[in-house]
Amino acid sequence: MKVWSRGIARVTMLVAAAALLMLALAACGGGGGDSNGGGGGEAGAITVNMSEFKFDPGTIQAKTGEITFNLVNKGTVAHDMHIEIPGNPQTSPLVEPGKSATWKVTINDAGDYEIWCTVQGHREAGMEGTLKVGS
Ligand SMILES: [Cu+2]
Repeated sequence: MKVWSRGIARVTMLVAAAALLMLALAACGGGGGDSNGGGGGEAGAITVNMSEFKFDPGTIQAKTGEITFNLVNKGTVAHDMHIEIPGNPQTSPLVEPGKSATWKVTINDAGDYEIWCTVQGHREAGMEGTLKVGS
C-alpha cells in the first residue's frame, strides 16, 4: 500500500515536471519575462519564499497527508528546505536563485516540525522555521 502510493506520487511528480517543462518552453517564446511567484505553482500548493536568510512565512501551516510546497527562491544564492520528520527527514531539491520548485512530502502525524535550509551556514544565519501540521 505504502509502496503503491509512493509509485503514484512519483508518477504525479513526473506529470507535474512535464507540465512545468511545457510551461517553461511556452514562457521562452515570450522572451525574458521570468515571472515566478504570484499565483505560480500547483493548485493547493503552499508557497514558501526563500531568501538570505529566511523562510517566508517562517511558520508554515499544513494538513496531514501529502503536502505540496511551491518553493520560490527570491534570493541571490541557492536554497533548499529540510523538514526534520523523526525517522524520515526530508530535504527538498536545491532551488537556484530566481527559480521555483514544486516539492511533495507526506506527513501522517500532526505536530510541529523544524525546518531549515541545509546549505552550509544558512541555518546558523537564521534560515529556519516551523512547519505546523494539523489533522
Ligand atoms: Cu539557504
